[in-house]
Amino acid sequence: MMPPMKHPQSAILNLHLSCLAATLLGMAIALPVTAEDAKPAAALGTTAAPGTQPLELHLPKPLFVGTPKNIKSTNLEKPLPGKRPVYQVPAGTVLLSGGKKVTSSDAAPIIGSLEEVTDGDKEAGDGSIVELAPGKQYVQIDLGKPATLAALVVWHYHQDARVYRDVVVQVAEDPDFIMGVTTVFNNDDDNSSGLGAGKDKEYLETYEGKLIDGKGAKGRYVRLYSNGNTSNDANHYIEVEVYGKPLP
Ligand SMILES: [Ca+2]
Ligand SMILES: [Ca+2]
Repeated sequence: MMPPMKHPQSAILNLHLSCLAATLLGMAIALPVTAEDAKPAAALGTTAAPGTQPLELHLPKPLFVGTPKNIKSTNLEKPLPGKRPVYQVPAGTVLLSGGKKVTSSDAAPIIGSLEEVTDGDKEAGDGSIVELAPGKQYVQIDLGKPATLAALVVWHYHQDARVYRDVVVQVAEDPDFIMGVTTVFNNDDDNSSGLGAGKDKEYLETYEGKLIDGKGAKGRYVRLYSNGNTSNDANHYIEVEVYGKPLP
């Protein structure tokens, strides 16, 4: 695995994308293959292994206005130099979250309404954004019945390049997140949100959304936390997609 990036030079993001291409390619090749990665039918990633299918995503129009500001992060992943590679998920994977009920720690959003989180509109414009109160907040999706999760795609915001803080994604059997809680993503490396210190990286928001491995987690409820962003203290959601297979 790569060592965590703690150098001050890496704290400020410079979008020299072309220079990153070779580096990223090298890192991809150097990554060790673990036993988890090697499981054929359940393997996720970019290899079209038997028992997998490509995750078909409908992406919104790119809309970056102006140049990205310097973004301070000691835990930022390097952006991909081009489009995200096609992601393979277990065969039979479907979108589970479309139109499903959304609740939140902020029941009355400042802008927009909670149903917009699963309404399929992922465009960047102001009319497509839900703004929650500042501080640690979550949205929660009720998938309607238990499922095995293959992937999630999360669009917080993509009018400009920014990073949302303390992104934590959990799956649970019950709406209060007491039973069978699985954390599938956590980039709160200093545990400032109190959900445990996470090992995932912070990332730049783009029109492609953040693709998160569902890791085969089982549950009916999906909860996504954040705690402000690098431009302001607010929390935003444009769309969340949860992909997987309903449990029989
Ligand atoms: Ca939406
Ligand atoms: Ca934190």
